[in-house]
Amino acid sequence: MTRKLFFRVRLLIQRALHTILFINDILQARYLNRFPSESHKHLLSAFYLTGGFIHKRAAVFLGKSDLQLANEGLLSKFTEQELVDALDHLKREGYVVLEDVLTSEFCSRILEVSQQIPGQTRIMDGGTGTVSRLTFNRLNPPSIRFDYDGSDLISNPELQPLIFDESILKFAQNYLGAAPILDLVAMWWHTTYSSIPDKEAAQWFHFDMDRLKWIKFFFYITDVDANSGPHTFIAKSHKSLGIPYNLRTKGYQRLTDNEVQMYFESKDFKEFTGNRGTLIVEDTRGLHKGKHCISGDRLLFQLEFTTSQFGTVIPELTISPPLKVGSKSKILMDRFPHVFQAIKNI
Ligand SMILES: O=C(O)CCC(=O)C(=O)O
Ligand SMILES: [Fe+2]
Repeated sequence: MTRKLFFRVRLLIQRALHTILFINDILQARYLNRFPSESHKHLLSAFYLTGGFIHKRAAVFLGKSDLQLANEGLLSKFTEQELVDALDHLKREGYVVLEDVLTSEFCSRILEVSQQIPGQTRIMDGGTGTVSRLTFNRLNPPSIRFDYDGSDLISNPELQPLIFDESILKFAQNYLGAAPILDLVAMWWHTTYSSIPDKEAAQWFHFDMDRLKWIKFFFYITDVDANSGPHTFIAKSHKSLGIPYNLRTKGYQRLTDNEVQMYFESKDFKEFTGNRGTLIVEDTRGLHKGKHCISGDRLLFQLEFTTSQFGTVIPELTISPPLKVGSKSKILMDRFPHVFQAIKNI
């Protein structure tokens, strides 16, 4: 046996063992309410080996049964049939694009907020740059990616209507097949600070794999054209075995465009240009990236929902000052404590 073959076989055996431990972790989570710290490692190994069949079933197995949710809020402008079609598209292709979900006025306000509240620069590939907290200057961007803190976002009254929206919860639940849990609130800029796509800024193809199943809502807050960093996705790659073994087995890392082009047809490369207010709902278990900006910039707001605490720890977010008693957001939060279990309203 050659050395290379030996390492391949050893890796396969290790992943098979981790897959067994993964199933054991799922059973512990369900029957003992215990979430072993190694379970994320096992979840990853099992994905590399099996391509995701267990994950999506386990997400429902560990999830809470459906909540009584109404189509009230941002998505109520769509008919029931339009939302059924959108959900079908999402399930089949891994993404769906909904236009004009946010008004221009709303986007303008968020754009202002993004230049008033502090955010953070991000270290780039090769360790260049620093992490510093400052307010964003659009004319002189300080980094290729500029992130806002989840607690700052959820504490902002302008953004709260977007975060506490029943129709979004309902759509997330319909996709996930179990009650949603809000596990990420994010907003960031992509800029022309560097002309080279950056891995740390998610500008190379990758799949996300922090938990069993999740769904992301990407809201464009600025107009996005082919040069200003469109979000990009490989259609159908979210399916079980949707990412071929040779790419999966490279692990939790970034892939070059060439590597990805070897396995997928060009018609499945979807680059989402769109006006501000556009919503892309996407299962980022499929391959995706934010194409780097060639000119202009992009501000994006994101929500993610999952079905259980299994996987990496859900970062706790704090709303401060607390939501006003009687406000729409507070009422929704009180009605659905399960959804907002990682949010503290102090
Ligand atoms: O910025 C983008 O469009 C990609 C972001 C990304 O990879 C993610 O949100 O998982
Ligand atoms: Fe990602």
